[in-house]
Amino acid sequence: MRTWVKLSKVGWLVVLGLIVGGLLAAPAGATLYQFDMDSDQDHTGVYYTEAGYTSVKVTTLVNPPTQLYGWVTSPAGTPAPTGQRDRGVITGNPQSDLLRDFHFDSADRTFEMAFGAGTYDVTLYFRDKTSSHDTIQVFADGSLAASVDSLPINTTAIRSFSVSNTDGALDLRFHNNAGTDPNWIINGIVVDFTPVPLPSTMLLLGSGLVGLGLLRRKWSLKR
Ligand SMILES: [Ca+2]
Ligand SMILES: [Ca+2]
Ligand SMILES: [Ca+2]
Repeated sequence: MRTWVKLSKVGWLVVLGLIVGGLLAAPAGATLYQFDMDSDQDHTGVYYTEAGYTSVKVTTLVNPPTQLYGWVTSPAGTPAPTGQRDRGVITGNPQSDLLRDFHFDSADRTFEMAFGAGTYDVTLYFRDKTSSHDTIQVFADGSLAASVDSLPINTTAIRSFSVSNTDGALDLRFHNNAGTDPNWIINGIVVDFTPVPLPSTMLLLGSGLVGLGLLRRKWSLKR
């Protein structure tokens, strides 16, 4: 009878472990990040940041673990990107503050988001009120993820894609692939990030195995 009671305690421990492990292993909610590439082209210190968005300047540089998003300075010391423009209010457009300003360069530049390993659902916004662009390419962790072959004056292009990242940091490299205009541009980046629940899954498996081990040991002692 006493042995049965001891077994029962261990059994409850196993149940508790499975419940806690299960709760931790439940998929964590996605986190939405919204970045507005802002411009201080006229050097007045005034930025027009879209409501609900985080302002990104050309001087916003990624530096984990303290700064989890921003432009990558590569090669070392290179300001990235070198170009910024604010074209002014886009009348009647509900996202005027997002689309009026953008970063650009003719050389490749990389925007990094170090939110951890997981799924990055990315949406990119492209618009230039006063000039046309073409042949813009975006590489996500080295693979071509989006293209804007033609961007007529004052029109919006939106590109969405999903990336499964394992090294903890998603790199978006912006590239101009020839064409008539020599520059790529980017006005805004929206990311819905869902972390991989791997550690919690391992915890669940581990707690279950430990529980089974204890059960087996008690069973052996009983016999
Ligand atoms: Ca803006
Ligand atoms: Ca081009
Ligand atoms: Ca912008």
